[in-house]
Amino acid sequence: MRYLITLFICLNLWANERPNIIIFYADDLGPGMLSCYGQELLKTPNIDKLANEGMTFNKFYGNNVCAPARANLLTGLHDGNSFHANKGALSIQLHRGDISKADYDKVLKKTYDQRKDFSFIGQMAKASGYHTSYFGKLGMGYSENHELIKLYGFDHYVGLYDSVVCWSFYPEFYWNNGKKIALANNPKFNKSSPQCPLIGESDMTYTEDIWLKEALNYIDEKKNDPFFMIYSTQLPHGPASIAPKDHVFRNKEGWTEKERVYASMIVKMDQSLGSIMNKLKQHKIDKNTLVIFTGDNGHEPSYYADLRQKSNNDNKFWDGHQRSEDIFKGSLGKRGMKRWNFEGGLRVPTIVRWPGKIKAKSTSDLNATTYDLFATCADIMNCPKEYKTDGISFKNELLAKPQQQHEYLYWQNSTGASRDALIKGDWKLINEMDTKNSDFENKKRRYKWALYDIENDPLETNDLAEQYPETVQLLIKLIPRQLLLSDK
Ligand SMILES: [Ca+2]
Repeated sequence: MRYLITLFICLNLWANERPNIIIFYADDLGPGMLSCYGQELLKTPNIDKLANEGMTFNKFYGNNVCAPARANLLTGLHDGNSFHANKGALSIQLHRGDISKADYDKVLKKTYDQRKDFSFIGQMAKASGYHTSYFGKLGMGYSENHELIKLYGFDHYVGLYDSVVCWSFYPEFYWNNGKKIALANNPKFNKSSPQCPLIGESDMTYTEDIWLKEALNYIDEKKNDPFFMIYSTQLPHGPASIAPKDHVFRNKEGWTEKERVYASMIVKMDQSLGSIMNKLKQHKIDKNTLVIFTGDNGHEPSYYADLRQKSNNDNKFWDGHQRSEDIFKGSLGKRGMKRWNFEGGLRVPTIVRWPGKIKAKSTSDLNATTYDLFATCADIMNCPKEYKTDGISFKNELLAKPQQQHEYLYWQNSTGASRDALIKGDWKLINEMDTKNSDFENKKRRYKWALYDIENDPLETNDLAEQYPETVQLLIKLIPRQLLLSDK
């Protein structure tokens, strides 16, 4: 009896100290799309509830686009130390017979060899004694496969390996632990990318419904085990697309159809989080599950291409997106959106709930970032192994204890919209596009170092580089691996 009591106490202590961890990872979600961050045109009640019960971060940074953000998340490294994506759409080309299996395998083998000596968050969670799972969009790739999933340390995977396939909510197939599952009623892939209707047919399968069902089943199965789950929803990334049953704003007056669909996608994402939270409560494990809601990059509405056409500058690299032209204003009025290294491109919503540990309705102004999640999870899991990381655990911040700060945060940017960016305290250095001196007609872009005081100039309108040349030089020297793109 004594042994049983001791064992029970030990299990209880273990349970209290080492929670399950779920990272709910949104795609292209600006903080301002959530009502808890100020959205007024729609409500996100489930995410708001998470904020009411946990800590909301006001200065959490993702990356400028999807793939490097996922590399930051999975490796715990910033862009100077992680790696660049390989080619996308390979699985579409293979599926259509446009490339051979041998050519496909060659690219994936090369990707595996380039990554095999890195450490990944799934490996870390496994080393900590957790069962590991990943649902939805992987897309660190762009092209990945089952061998890479295993390398990353995930025991269970249901989703899409290839970012380009994720450009549809109605793909021809998805993957379940290495097995290709056909979705016969969904549209066929065209030559280079998937086709995705704005409103699906009722007999088609919308991928979010698969990921959610599978994730809820997984929680049913693993409710008694310590588990680590990344739920990487494709929502609300473009293209704008929704199933008829989920088109909740179909009758909304004064909005375009794409705005109605986009808003419905936000609601759908919010409902997925609600379903996961209800499942945790159903099994009475919500108190022992730490839930992190975050996203990959800054705001970009899924009907972005339409906005671009409406802009007053037709070139692809207009320095626009200022104050958000879209009606939802998901970047909270910050400069830039996805693809830019301005605050609107990098800031993501982040909320962490851990009942009994994190004070309800608390907020944080800590400069934290995606590559901190590796160290934070390792800290909370009490991982027995040490890993090289550029991140800092923000567990102390969650527990309202003195928190170590970053010396600097760093990003590259391979979109051409800008290049390196570095934040040190209130200073932000960006190698941004010099729109005045670029010759867009002849495709000659120029870049310049710009310096912003983001505390006193949060909209990044006042470039202080000429005023503070020594600061610029000091910050340039901190850049771990400068991205060198030829001017073209
Ligand atoms: Ca994204």
